[in-house]
Amino acid sequence: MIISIFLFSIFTFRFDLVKGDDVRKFPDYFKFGVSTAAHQIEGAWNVSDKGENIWDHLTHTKPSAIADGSNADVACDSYHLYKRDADMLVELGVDFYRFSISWSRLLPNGFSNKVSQDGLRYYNNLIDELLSRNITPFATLYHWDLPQKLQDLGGWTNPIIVNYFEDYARVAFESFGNRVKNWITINEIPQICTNGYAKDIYAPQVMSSGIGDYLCGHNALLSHARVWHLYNDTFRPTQKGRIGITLYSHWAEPESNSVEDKAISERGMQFLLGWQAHPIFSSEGDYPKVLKEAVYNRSMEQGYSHSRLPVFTLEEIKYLKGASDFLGLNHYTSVVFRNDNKTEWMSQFPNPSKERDLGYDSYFHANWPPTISAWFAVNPPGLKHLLNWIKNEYTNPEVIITENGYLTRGGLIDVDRINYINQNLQSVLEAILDDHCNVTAYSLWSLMDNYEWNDGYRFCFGLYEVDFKSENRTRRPRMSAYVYKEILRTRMINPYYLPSFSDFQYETYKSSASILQCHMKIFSISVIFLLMMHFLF
Ligand code: PNW
Repeated sequence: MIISIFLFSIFTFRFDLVKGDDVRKFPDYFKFGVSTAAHQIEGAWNVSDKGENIWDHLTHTKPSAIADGSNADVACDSYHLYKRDADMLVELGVDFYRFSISWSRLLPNGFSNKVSQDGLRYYNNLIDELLSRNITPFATLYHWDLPQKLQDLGGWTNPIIVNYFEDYARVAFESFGNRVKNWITINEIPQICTNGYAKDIYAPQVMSSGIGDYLCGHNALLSHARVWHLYNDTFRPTQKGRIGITLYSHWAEPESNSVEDKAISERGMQFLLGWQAHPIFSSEGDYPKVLKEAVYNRSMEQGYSHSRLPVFTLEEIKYLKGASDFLGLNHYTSVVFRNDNKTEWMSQFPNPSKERDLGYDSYFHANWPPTISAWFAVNPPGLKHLLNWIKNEYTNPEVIITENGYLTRGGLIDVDRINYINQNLQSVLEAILDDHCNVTAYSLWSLMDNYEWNDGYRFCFGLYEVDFKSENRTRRPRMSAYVYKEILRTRMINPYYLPSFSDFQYETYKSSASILQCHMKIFSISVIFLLMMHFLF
């Protein structure tokens, strides 16, 4: 028995946590945060003079676009409950809070001739509340909630958006820049442009596949650059903050180690991330060559008179290059691309489309645990590969992971989320300590359950559960909240950490049955292991 206990402890001891005498810790400069977005949490959709945005419009005119027919009219009601949100940030011990500003709350018509006093008051209160709790505000200007009045003019497909986005950003810098020193211009070009302007998934559901998505991306990149230059030239000298863009990328895992499969993965990465990152972060600027060639060639085959991918002028190429203080990265999952022209996969995508331009089928590796969502399977090493790809492709820019997280159907015992966080942070730690990737911060999605866009309230991403049926939108910490808190406190990952009984106030939880199940599982696995060892030796 003693031998088996000894062996058990040897087997379970994590050598990878310790290297030499040093515990594998996040460096001192590394910051931790949590993320949310205005439309997903604020509610108060028409309070005071707030203007309608494209998600208000879509959910009110076409509820069938949302899995559960819901909207974000109240959501987490953070408009009223932001002090409770600040309490939670303190409970977790985060360094910063990534939230977004609602364009149509600040500028009800989308234009800067009218600034909402109520919008100003709300964000001033939120920012002051955060600062009074010693939490750094990290503000995103655009997280998908375009004022409907601008969509009426074509939204992100109209090049005039660059001017209006600059006007909005100027008001935000003038109003909040004395206290907000960390800014993100735009969150996730692929989701805005592909889901919103190529498909009927996200608002505004403009189905202009293979044209509208590229045009949207083009104008979004130019808008970002305009606002970066505005901040850099006009506000940075006095406000002394920093500003970047948040991009989304899967990791494109090669199907095998063959040269051919690696080339497929590389081309896939250029279509996924290169499309958004190359114009800003590469030394030569502009879109990746493979993307330009592929879209041009297909466009010609399809009888267009020029490429469906818009062309940057030489002046624009220069203007975009280097126009970001850091690369904000959102990442959730990996994907495998496969050069499979024979199957029917292409028929599921319209012609033209970005998928057909890429020309690869995609799938999730059989070893990656699936999640409850069709777009998401779990492959934590993918994050490390992605960080290394960025390091090598763009000469190691500063990367801030602005989103990463896991979804469940609810419940307070979220062991799968805990594993996801531990394993993804392990991947980040290895990228920093072993590969010298310049990652300086990590922000978990999300502080609490919120309005998950076209999935409504059926998927939960929160460290805190939100009771959307209760009047006061009661928030309660999940088990993962305690685990994240412990990681932040110790600055290391202990995959065996479970919150103590007193931390995790079991008696207050309805789901005590599942806690018991969880403990029983751990207990029974240990007993079986010990017995096996006992009989073997
Ligand atoms: C991000 N995908 O969206 C957004 O920034 C958040 O607002 C959102 O709540 C969160 O991730 C979780 O969904 C994504 O299909 C949506 O790969 C879809 C994908 C990636 C990110």
